[in-house]
Amino acid sequence: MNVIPCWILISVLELVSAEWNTKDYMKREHSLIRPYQGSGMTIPYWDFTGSTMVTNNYIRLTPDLQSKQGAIWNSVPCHVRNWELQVHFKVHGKGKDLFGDGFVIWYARERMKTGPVFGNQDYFQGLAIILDTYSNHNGPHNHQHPYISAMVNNGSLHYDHDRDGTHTQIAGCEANFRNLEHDTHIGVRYERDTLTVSTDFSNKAAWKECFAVKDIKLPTGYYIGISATTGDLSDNHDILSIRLFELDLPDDPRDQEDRSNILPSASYFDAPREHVDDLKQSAFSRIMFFFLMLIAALALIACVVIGIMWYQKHQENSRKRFY
Ligand SMILES: *[C@@H]1O[C@H](CO)[C@@H](O)[C@H](O)[C@H]1NC(C)=O
Ligand SMILES: [Ca+2]
Repeated sequence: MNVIPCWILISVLELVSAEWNTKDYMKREHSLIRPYQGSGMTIPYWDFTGSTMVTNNYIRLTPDLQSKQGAIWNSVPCHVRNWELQVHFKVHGKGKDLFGDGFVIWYARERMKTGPVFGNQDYFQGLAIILDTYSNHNGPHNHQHPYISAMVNNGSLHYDHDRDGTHTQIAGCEANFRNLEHDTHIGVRYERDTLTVSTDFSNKAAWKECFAVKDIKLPTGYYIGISATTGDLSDNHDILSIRLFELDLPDDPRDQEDRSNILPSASYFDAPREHVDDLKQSAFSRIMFFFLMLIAALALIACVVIGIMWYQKHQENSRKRFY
C-alpha cells in the first residue's frame, strides 16, 4: 500500500527537479516503462533473449531456478553525451543464505550476445555495472555480498568470476538490495567523464552515493542492456523500469568532441581487494612492528636508568671529594 504513493512521489520529484534545475529530459527511445508491450509480443525499442519473460508489471530476466540466463537490450544506439540511467529492479527468491548470481547493467558496443559474464559475452567493449549477489571467491573477502562494482573494458580484459571481478573493477561498494519489501533503484550517472553510481535501497526516496570515479572515457553510440544469470544458486531478477535522462550541460566544451570512435578507458583502477592471505601477511607485519617498537622502548628505558645510576654515582664521588 505504501509503495505506490512513494514511487509516484519520486516520479513527481524527478519531474519537478528535472524541470527546475536543468533541461534534463527522459529519452523515450532509451527508456522502458509500463505499459511495456506495443502491438503483439514486442516491446518498442527493446529486444530480449534467453529466459526473459515480460509481464504487465515487470520484466523477469531469470526466474528463481538454476542455470538460467536472460537479457534485455535497447535496440537504439545511445548518442547522448552526458546521461543518467535509473533502473527500478527487484531481486528476490526463496534462498535465505544461498542465492545468486546477480545482474549487470551494460553500456556496450555489442548487444544480444550471450556469454559467461552474467549472461553477456566476455571481453566486451564498454561499461558494466555489476550487482553481484554471490561471492565466488573461496574464503572471505574484506567486504560483504551483495556487492556493486564497475568495470570498463576496451575488449582486452577478462571478467574473472572466481575472484568476483576483483582485479578489473574500478570501484565498488557493499549494498544489500535483495529480498526487500520496498522498491529498489540504482542510478548510473555519466557526466563530464565522471561516473557516479548511487542507490536508493532504504525506502527514503533519496539517492545514496555508492562510488564516483573521474576520467572515464566512454564512446557514444553504444547500447544499454541488462543481463542476469543463475547457476547452482538462483533468484528472480526483475526489472520494473529503465529511464535514461539526457543531462543538459550547455557550457561543456567536451560536448563538441567527437566520441563515436574512441575506446572505453578508465585512468584509475581499484587496488585489488585484500583476501585472507593478504590479511594474515599484514597482521604478521603488524606484530613484528609492535615487537620492534617494544624492544626499542625497553632499550631506551634501560639507557635512561643506567644513565641516572651513573650520574648519581658520579655525584656521590664528587661530593666525597669535596668533603
Ligand atoms: C586496453 O586496456 C588495457 C587494460 O586497461 C590496456 O593495457 C591497453 O593498453 C588498452 N588497449 C588500447 C588499444 O587502448
Ligand atoms: Ca560473484
